[in-house]
Amino acid sequence: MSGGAVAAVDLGATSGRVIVGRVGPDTLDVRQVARFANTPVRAGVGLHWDVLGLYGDALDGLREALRTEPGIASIGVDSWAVDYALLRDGRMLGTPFHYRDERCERGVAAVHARMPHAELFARNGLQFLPFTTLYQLAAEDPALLEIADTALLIPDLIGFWLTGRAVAERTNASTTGLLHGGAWDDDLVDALGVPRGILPPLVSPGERIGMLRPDVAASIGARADLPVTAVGSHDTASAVVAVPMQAEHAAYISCGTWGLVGVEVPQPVLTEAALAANFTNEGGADGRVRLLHNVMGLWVLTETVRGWERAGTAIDLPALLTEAAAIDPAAVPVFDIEDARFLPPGDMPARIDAWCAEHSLRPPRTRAEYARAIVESLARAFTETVDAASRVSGVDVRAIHIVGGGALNELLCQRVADRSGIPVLAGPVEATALGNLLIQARAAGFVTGSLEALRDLVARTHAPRRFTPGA
Ligand code: LFR
Repeated sequence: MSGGAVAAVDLGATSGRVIVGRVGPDTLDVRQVARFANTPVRAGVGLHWDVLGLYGDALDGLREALRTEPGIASIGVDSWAVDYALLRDGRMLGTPFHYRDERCERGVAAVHARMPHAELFARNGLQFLPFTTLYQLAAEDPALLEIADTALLIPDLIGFWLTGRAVAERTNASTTGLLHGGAWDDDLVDALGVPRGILPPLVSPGERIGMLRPDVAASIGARADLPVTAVGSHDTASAVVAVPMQAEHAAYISCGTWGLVGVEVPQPVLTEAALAANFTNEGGADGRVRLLHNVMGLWVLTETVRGWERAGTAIDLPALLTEAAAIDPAAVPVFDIEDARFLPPGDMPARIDAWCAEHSLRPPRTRAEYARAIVESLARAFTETVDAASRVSGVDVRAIHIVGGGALNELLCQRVADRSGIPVLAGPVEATALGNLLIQARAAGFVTGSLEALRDLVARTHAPRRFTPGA
């Protein structure tokens, strides 16, 4: 068979996985070799990621990947965005904070006192999100910032532990708010008081980060010269690589914990309309721009289910959604799922009830009604955001692609089609891992061509499922 094998480490906000891909001109076979929970820990001064645990799980997964596929030619790592570790002489200073930690609010106030959002947008093109790295850095302990010599985003931290080389991959670096035109914005960095020396050299998807450190290679049974390749290390950038779309006529929704809703454009859109609609211009693979908006995503549903389970009721999600699908949508409230109250972990049904009370709506009464109200509210937010993306970019949207875990939620896919009047094409579920594998495979020479050629391979090997409006 032509082509070859590569391995993806994909860390999501609720779980991580290691996936082996066989990739060639007509082949895109993937096999999950490890899946592990990502459980944030509230300890000491806040909510943290267990990055050492995640790294250990990733190593175990890579060992298993190499045992079953010794010919793996490269490893690539992606994860959620914005969060970082501070290091000095290669040693991590403290444990990275979770973007849902409360400290972000302090940072927002401190940064906006120096520079309002509109001014920041004109430089970095980002939507306002309270956890963008530059706000987190403003809330950072100044003593730590002073002694740190390096700040690494999560995939770059894993890459550093694997190879010993400290870099900042561009797609993810674009979510820090400190990038302009693909380079660190030295003036902004300076204006915000971020020590310039902690920002490592930038690399782009497809570039080699380095070879495995000898001790790491030995510990996972890898050959000594196995490279780690930079991918779209922001998970959403990798997902967009693998959306089987015709970008000039499509919108995408990368739907997992978050729903990232937008279009792909060649240049940042920095207009008043984009600012008013709170759209972001994040960096994509091959220099493309992801013009999108963060919608709350499946988080509200999974956190709701988690709450019921914590209280002692086991929930069968597919069964709950089937029950929810039978409810008349007019019988449940549609609430503003983008309200900031739904961002932190906690009691979601109580927050939905409070929102309904404030807006004189009858709150849901049963678990199925809560599920339906959440799906309807998500579908409305997705539809409105696709509409705004089309308006702001000028892209004539003829298909909405839903990738990620949300592609399995048939009710959600159908309701987005119904509400928008535009066909929904659902899948692949593992778009992020596929995008990660494809960029590595292209760097290794197993496939060639533009993102369009890579997307064509995805469409041929992972045909999406179609949901027709009103069906
Ligand atoms: C999705 C994602 C989003 C980012 C959010 C926080 O997993 O990466 O793109 O805005 O998580 O990092």
